[in-house]
Amino acid sequence: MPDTKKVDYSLYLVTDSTPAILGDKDIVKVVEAALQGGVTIVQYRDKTSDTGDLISTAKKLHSVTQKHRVPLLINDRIDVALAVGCEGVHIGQDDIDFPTARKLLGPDAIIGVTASSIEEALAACKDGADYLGVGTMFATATKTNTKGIIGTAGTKEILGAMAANGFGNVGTVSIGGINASTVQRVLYQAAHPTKHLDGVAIVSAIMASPDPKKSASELLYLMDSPPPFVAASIANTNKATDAQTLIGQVGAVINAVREKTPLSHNMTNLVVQNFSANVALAVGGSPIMANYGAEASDLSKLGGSLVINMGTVTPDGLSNYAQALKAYNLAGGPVVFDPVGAGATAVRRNAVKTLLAAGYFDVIKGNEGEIKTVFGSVVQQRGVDSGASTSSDIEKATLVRDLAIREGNIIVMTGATDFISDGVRTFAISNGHELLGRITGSGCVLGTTISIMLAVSREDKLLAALAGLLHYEIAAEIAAEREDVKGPGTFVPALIDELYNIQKATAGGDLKWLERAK
Ligand code: 3NM
Ligand code: MG
Repeated sequence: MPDTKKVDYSLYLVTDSTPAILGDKDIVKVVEAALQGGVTIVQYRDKTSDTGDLISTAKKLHSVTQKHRVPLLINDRIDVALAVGCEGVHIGQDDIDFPTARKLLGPDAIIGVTASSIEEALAACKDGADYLGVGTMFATATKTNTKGIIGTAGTKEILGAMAANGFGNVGTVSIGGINASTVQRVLYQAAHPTKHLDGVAIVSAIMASPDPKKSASELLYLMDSPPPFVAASIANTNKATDAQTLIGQVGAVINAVREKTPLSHNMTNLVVQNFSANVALAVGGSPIMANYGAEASDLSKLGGSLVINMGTVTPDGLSNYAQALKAYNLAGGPVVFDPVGAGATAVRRNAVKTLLAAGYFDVIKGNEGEIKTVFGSVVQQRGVDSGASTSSDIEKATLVRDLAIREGNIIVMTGATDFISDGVRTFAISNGHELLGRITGSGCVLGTTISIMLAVSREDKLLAALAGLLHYEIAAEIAAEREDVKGPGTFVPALIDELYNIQKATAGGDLKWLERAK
């Protein structure tokens, strides 16, 4: 691409003339307001108007985009672009072929191509596309006949493949369902270590807005700031990297819990409600068991954290989880996802997909079968148990690291040895006791424990997960060794006692229990 084509793709407006989106507003006025709000490039997309009308509207749009020194592209219609003399076109996979478009428009025109897969992306790059519209990010009512919903994970794979094949300089914008509530997460989670998105393409969040200027400037503002759910962690550039130093910081996390008594909002399954609430109290948190999503907006503002545990998922439950997840993401409150039995049924596999698309999870915690399912492998879990492991420790460590990189979060995979990773730091922990496998909800209440640590340790979420794991699993060891513990039945109350004892001992400056960390 010639160096003269310096295009700012950051906030890419795609127009829509349908009544459902444009309403009875004047398209030229809406685009002009959006330009005043800071839109950096405009695509005129109109699938139904007659050619004469297309050209006359495009001419009006071109005069406003020129005034703002912003390029105007036409969707699909080379003839309209030529008639208007605007800066380029955007072509879909079913539109005119790229070489012909280039021949007709010449080397200086900006030509973008829609890509939904690595193959489509690399082919368009080889053809010489100036940028790619990568999508569909999220399901959207604006365009229902899309080729596939690829989400942040699929987008990241495409970006990585472009960089790996020498196309790191080709522009990329993500499209589909991007608005003020999703834009920060899209930019953060879709970014590949070797290539970021250059911008986002937006239809309804601007075209359907009652105030397109304000909506555009809000989007730009959000794009320039880190999402609230990672701001503290990104700002902390001094995280400990070795296990000993991290273990040395665990006591401070547990003490912070004692000082702040953070709220742990649990949306959990029918089996563990009572056990989770007791464990939350024992480790120093303040539990609330609230499964109604409409309550989350208020609860998210109280400085606590949320656990979404889909152990007894229902259609109703799923929409409540999604509502609560969005509320906590907006408020910046941490969220732990426990994908219980993720690989047991098709319903649960789909629930995982729905929730990953709905928002950001600071921590995903599960057993091997669950974490593999979240990663996308087809695992048939027998109920909620993980089943026999087929992976080596190296494979497990690689899995949690890769999933942490993909989601931009913390992954905790429990088992005889637990693996935790933030994508950069990966540790194996072998505390715990066999009796944890003989009682119900032992994994679920670990999620609750981690949520409480997270509420006080946003600057280092991996440390929070480690603190939760060690507090919980060492308490289990101490409980199991007690003489009054004869089996699973007596183990449960002893575990709650020892969780409480560790919390009290730590507050008293006694960190002897931490010497068991391994
Ligand atoms: N193309 P909204 S999705 C025009 O995936 C278009 O190629 C898509 O609209 C693709 O911002 C889409 O309102 C519509 O969700 C995006
Ligand atoms: Mg098209």
